[in-house]
Amino acid sequence: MLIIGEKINSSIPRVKEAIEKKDKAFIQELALKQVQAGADYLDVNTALTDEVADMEWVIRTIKEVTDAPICIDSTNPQAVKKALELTEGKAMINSINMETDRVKNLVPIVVDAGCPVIALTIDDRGIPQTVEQRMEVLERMVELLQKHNFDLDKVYVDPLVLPVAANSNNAKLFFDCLSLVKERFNLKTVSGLSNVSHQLPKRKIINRHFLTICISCGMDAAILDPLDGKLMTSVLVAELLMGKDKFARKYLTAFRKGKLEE
Ligand code: THG
Repeated sequence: MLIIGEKINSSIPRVKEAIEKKDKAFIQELALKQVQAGADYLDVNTALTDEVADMEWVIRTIKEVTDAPICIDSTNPQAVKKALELTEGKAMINSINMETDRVKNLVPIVVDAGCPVIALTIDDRGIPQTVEQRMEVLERMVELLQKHNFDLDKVYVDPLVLPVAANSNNAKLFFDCLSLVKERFNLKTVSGLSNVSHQLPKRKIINRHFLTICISCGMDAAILDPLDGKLMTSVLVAELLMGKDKFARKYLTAFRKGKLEE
């Protein structure tokens, strides 16, 4: 599974502060630690600071210490353009959706860049309540991307999980979406983990088990905290049990390195 390290995000107070103070060492350490822990992409979100200028500063800062690809977590076309320039296309865009404004301003940038992209099942009406409505939004997204000859192998669909505290069916609905995206569209899928446990105690337990079930539904990528050893252990175990770790090689390597956390 593709691991997108979530930690360079301005919604985390300590990270926001580091971005505002231009604390290079802090950002660089966060980048390196995530890469060492197994992140394939580093998510960068500067939405809560001076978004365009700080996207540039953060990416330049990361590039001084690692050439890990960046997951551009922004819906601001200027920030996305700048980030694509700096990463020379070695990036993923997080995200596009079917809102009129995004289709108009962001989809052309994505098509032009031809890089991997996360597609959310949202349109002007918001996040649909049912699985079928989310598939309907996705169908229109696929038609749009096909019209632009976009390589659908580069699309990661995020069907957007909502908190189980708000509706006990929300996680189940999400799992059904993951399975159907594969079955009907044969597209890759991705998710963040934190929304599902919103407003419940001991969120990490819920997030970790949520991730396991997502992997059993064939999820291809996750936006998560790779510095959470128990969570990374769950990734290894779930992939082992799903037949995605031949001869248990990855599991045993992690064991030998002392990385498995019970
Ligand atoms: N889908 C897509 N993009 C997303 C999300 C998604 N981007 C933002 C978010 N959700 C994923 N990113 C984060 C980043 C930080 C935290 C949660 C989600 C966070 N981190 C704390 C920290 O690192 O200090 C706590 C970590 C923890 O307790 O495990 O809260 O769903 N496409």
